[in-house]
Amino acid sequence: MRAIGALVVTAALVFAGTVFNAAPAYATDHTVKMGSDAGLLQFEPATITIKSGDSVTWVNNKMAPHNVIFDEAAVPGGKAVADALSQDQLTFSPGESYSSTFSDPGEYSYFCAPHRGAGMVGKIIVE
Ligand SMILES: [Cu+2]
Repeated sequence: MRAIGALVVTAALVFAGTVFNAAPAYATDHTVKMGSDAGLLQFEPATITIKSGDSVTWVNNKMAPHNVIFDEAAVPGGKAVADALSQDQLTFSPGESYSSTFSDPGEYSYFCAPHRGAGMVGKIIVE
């Protein structure tokens, strides 16, 4: 009886290990704040590295309005991809958010239209 109990525990551990190892294959959502906690016109973090299939959620934080415009000259796939990823609607209230999902590996540069001149730019690196 004791031997069977040990077998069951072993099987449970092997199963748990399999589930744990498979976890990184699932898509992850990454959060980028629009407007830093310190009240600066920045995306925070300004640069993030993600995996193919992951999404990014931009959350309005401070110094609104903000939006997220991808530069067609600075994304893999050009204008069609930039248009699909861009979130041109301005966010005004804290907590307003939107998400985009990334598939092709490469570097994606974007900016906030109202604050581009102030240096509010960001980059998503998809591995
Ligand atoms: Cu902005």
